[in-house]
Amino acid sequence: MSAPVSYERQGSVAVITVDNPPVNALSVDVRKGLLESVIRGASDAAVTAMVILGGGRTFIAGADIREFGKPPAPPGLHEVLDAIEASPKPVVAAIHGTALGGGLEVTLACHYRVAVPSAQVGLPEVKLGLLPGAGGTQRLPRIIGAEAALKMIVSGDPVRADRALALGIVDEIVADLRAGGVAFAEKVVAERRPLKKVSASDEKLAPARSNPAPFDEFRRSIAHQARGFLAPYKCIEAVQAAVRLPFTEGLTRERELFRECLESPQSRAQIHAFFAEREATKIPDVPRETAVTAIKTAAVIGAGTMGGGIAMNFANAGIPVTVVETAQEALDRGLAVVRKNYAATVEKGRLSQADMDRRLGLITGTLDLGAVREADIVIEAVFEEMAVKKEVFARLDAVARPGAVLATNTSTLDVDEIASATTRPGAVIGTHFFSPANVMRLLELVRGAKTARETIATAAELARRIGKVWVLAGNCDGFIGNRMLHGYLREAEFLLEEGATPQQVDRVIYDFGLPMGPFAMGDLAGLDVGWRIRKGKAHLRRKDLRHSPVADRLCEQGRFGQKTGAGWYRYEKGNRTPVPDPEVEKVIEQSAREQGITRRSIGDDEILKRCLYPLINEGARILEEGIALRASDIDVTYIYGYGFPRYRGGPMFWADTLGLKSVCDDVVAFHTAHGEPWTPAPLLVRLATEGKGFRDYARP
Ligand code: 3H9
Repeated sequence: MSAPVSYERQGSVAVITVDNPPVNALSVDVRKGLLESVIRGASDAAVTAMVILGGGRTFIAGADIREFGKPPAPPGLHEVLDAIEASPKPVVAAIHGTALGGGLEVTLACHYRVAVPSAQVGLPEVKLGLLPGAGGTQRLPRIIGAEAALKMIVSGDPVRADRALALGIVDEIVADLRAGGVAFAEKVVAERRPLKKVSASDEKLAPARSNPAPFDEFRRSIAHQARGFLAPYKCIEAVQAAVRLPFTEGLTRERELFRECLESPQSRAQIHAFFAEREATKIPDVPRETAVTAIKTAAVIGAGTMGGGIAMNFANAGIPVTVVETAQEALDRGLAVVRKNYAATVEKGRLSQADMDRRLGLITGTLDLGAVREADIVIEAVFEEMAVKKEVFARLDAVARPGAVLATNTSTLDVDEIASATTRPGAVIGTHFFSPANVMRLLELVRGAKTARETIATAAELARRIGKVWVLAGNCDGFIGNRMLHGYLREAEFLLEEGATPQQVDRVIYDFGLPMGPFAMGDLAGLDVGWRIRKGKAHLRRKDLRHSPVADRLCEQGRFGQKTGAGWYRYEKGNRTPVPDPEVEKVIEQSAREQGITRRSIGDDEILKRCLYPLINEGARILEEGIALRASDIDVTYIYGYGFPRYRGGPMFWADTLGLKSVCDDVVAFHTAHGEPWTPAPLLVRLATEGKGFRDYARP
């Protein structure tokens, strides 16, 4: 392997190139190479200035995350940055691609920064449960002021080169990376510009020094979004240290806070989530080079809530989409909802009117199924009933062009049976969007027994284009996400009959970090949907197992949730706040009496375990059956599809942090107390007995 950092001279400028694919992360060899190169440039008599740039597609994407948790190998990044800033000759960073985290921190230690127009810079450490730990929280506020720095550091979002120029993060935009960087360095030398050491300039901190109040305001402003997270608050503390303390003391404080974050379970969980998301896209028998169908046009069957949301995904990505309905009224209603959704985004200032018009212009409604003839992908989003779906697929088979992908948005039905209605089951795949489909990031791709590799690769490429995080699931009732949810909801309802209240269960789940508990969630989604599914499957229900009739009885009273003003809670007109309802309590008590259940006071710890351990137990089955390829895929599904707190890493990672022995012991105890539904999954028992975690499991 060639050296990850090269040094060469172009005239009197030393060009130092970091070449450590894929993203030039600051591994120990890169740190060594950078340090040696800067020392060499400083002592090379023929050199008057240095330029640091990235080889390949990007500048430096940050510290090498894979090194975290291993014993630190010298030189540390601080040592490298000290050498850069202390260089007696100007050092210029020339940025392309992304300068992120430690990568941006390298540039902030340089005396000047230039960037090509497409470059982006940012400090995304917070997304990994960390804070910039190599001076970023001390230097950035000294360039752009504390308030702007807080926004960048706490959001972790990158800014584009033009914005970086406006903020003063970069000094000049250059057309050509290397030539522009070298020319800029020569100009600095020719004009005898000073060595701009960011650490030595304090003027930008003056406003925050005279008025520190905005820090508290900022804390309040992120309270909702950052609920439960540690790192955003540590980031604020670090920026506050930049304002309060001299540079070197601020740096020491930053280092302490960085260490606190790094050693927290939260950063381990968030780093797990980072890699899990990337791992999920690797399908062993569908290599990256698998042929894909180019998606130029799409069609969606059904203009309901899901169909409309799915169509918006295409339009947002610039893909023309035809929405097919059976009745004009339903089509008009569906398209009106789409228009309303876009208008609301425009109103919030997150979309321009011109963009809204452009996107709406890409969506065409029709009553003619023949219009799907041109589509490269058709996504069916009709009523969740097998007979209806099969009829649609038989008709699609007759009209869709050869090579088109035929996808179903079913959330529970058998993809193979749907595919059997066609003559081309290889082209059929499940694309399970989550509601609202235009907002939720997760897309569960469901592989049928005959789904072709090209179909999977095409659907995956589409997912990437429309900005979804995707996971591949095998075909079974509920796939990964909804199959696991079944036990969660079952236990939540049983807990009510045993003595808990909807508000207690919801509070426990909310405090754990999910956006909402099961009952508030049910009221939001609408209780009639589950009621309909339960009625459809009533003949399959085992009479020998406990069943809670409470949800059905609420529906029988017309309580469908928020939309009818009452469900598990009641709602004041125009207000979405759930209000506990004695009427619901009566239904629960009645049901408990009928089943001979003596209600008792139930502790929060039991509620948490009874609700969340079914996810783990069922997750273990899903893993062993190969419905999910890896435990981390289940974590991705739950983080992006169900709001499982990212700082806990997903249900399977969380189980590993608890220790599978302890989880398994509780599952066994619940099995003894509550019977068959709690039968411990064989894989859970095996791993627990062997002292292993889900992370150690690889399917044979
Ligand atoms: C930090 O800097 C701390 C400092 O403040 C303090 C230190 C003292 N390390 O995403 P992709 C891998 S914390 C190791 O698919 P893209 C990634 O896993 C860091 N590996 O590509 C994948 O591997 P594989 C702050 C990394 O083009 C491959 O590279 N920086 C790292 O869609 C390609 O990645 C960040 O948080 C890394 N830092 O996106 C930036 N980054 O092929 C994190 C990536 O085996 N990275 N990999 O699956 C990103 O946001 C995106 O990767 C990036 C490229 C935008 C750079």
